[in-house]
Amino acid sequence: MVLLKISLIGLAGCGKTSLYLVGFTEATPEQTKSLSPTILYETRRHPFLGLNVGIWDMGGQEQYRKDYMENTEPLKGTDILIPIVDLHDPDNFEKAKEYFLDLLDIYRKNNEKPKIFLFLHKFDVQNYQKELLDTNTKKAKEIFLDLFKTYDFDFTFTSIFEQDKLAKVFRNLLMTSYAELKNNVERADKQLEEIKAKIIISDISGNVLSHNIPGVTSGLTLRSDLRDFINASNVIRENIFMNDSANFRGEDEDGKVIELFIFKYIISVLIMKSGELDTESQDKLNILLKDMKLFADLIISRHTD
Ligand SMILES: Nc1nc2c(ncn2[C@@H]2O[C@H](COP(=O)(O)OP(=O)(O)O)[C@@H](O)[C@H]2O)c(=O)[nH]1
Ligand SMILES: [Mg+2]
Repeated sequence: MVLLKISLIGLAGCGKTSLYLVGFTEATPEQTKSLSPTILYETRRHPFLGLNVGIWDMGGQEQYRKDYMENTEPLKGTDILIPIVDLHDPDNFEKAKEYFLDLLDIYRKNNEKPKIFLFLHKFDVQNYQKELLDTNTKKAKEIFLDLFKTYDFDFTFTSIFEQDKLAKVFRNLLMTSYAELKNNVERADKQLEEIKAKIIISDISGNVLSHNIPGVTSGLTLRSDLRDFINASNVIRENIFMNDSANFRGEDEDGKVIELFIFKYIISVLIMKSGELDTESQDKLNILLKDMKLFADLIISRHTD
């Protein structure tokens, strides 16, 4: 399986573990309040579209930061480096900058050039004043935006209280290994707005790629009953149909319908509707399904290359 290593770096308390938990798992923002600081580093595995994503959460306390400088092994092989700046902690901007510069130095010495995606994090006013946030944001941009000039660099504002946006940020980051496919997913985002049915596109592990139903996901993770349904259907596909692709349908007596399409054992499209769709929506849905089938084919061919 193709590996993708993402490293989250930043001072203690900047929000690394929270970002992982809220972005990738079912944790709510509230559940992050009682986290204790990460010791040294923690690694997590997360399957996504057939990639084996490794997320490295680098503990940011002073003593561990010194350790990385001496033993650079945990930093090696990073595909995407995510420096995180805590916008609620302006007193430590300079310290964060020094830390990032030290790390860039290590990457230079190791002859590595990861993609860099800066998170200007805690971009929210949870127990924080709007005016302060504005001032800090301006200051952070001045300090951090030209630090990574010589790298493949981009940045965004993040907050664990904007879970849908965060999921999309991570989805787009993970899609960078499929750069040529990113457009397909963004096109799907648009198509979904125009179809009068509830639709969720996810991978077979339940990572949501796109959807048009508020509240159905928590970060990248699909609601568990629907995830179970996809899992079970996928097992049936494999054991009974013994085919790469299959579709499933359920209906109640009021005419509510659920349809599930599995394409190439990797992509699933779940459709929820009451009765038949109007012609226009149905036409658009057919196009979307064709697109997703193609998308699944492309991913599989990438993995077998
Ligand atoms: N307001 C706000 N607080 C956050 C955000 N992300 C994390 N936190 C809080 O920041 C604290 C430290 O987070 P943690 O993930 O443990 O930081 P780490 O040491 O970098 O792993 C926790 O109390 C979180 O609830 C955010 O986006 N906004
Ligand atoms: Mg932590």
